Amino acid sequence: MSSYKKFTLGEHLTSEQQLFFNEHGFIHFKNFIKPQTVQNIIDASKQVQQQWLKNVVSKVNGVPIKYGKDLDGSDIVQRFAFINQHHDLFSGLADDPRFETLLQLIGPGARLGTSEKDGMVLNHYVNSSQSAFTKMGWHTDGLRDIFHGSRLNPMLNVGIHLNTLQPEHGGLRVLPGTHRQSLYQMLFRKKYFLDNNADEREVAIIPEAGDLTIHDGRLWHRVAQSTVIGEQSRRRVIYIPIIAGKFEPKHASSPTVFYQKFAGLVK
Ligand SMILES: O=C(O)CCC(=O)C(=O)O
Ligand SMILES: [Fe+2]
Repeated sequence: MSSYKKFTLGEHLTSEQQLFFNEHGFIHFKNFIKPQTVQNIIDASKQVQQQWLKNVVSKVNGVPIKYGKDLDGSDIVQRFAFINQHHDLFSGLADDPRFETLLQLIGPGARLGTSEKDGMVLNHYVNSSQSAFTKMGWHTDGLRDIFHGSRLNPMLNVGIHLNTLQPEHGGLRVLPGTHRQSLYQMLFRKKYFLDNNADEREVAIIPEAGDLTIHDGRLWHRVAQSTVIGEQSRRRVIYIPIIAGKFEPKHASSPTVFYQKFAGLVK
């Protein structure tokens, strides 16, 4: 599987979409939001960034905020957590009724994780020597639940892509079907976050700005570094989890959990 079928999200998930997701552990929908909305989102993230730089915000609800430098040397936020709690545009985005349709992918009790895990996250990658965020090694998102000491609850990660990419710009790479693996494989298939090597079976997710993707919390994936540097390598993507199982909201005094120390390994 080197290329894959892309879908359009309608009022209901089709059986073809459901089957694709069940088999491969990911799915890609074209044109979820319009170019103007993408621009508004980027502008809003800059407003939140300005606030957080001014107030030296190091954590939100216990989740560390990742800072780095832009191409011009200015300070930027490279990973926002719970951004939906810091700007109306992001809380409004989470209220989009089309997310209800996506909840069907995990079934009863499913909800958008606006106050759980890391809430709505915005990642901002740019490739330069000064950047603190250019790639992310192989991992599954569900490992966090194991670190939490809780059962592996069903979890999906919904991505809203804000840049139009080509393969040379790096980005999301997934190992299709690995969501249907043993716990052993989920723990040990690759060295969590340390292994950045391409896999011969990986599939490159190549979005246009405004596309939406979903991947299963058990699916192995990584973020490949851009092979070009500078403006062309800029990549912003929003993630918001779909969660089932016990409701575990975070708040201002939530502790920083052990796995979040891994964040320091990522550059
Ligand atoms: O930036 C991406 O596309 C993926 C990021 C990711 O895998 C994560 O934050 O867990
Ligand atoms: Fe991930």
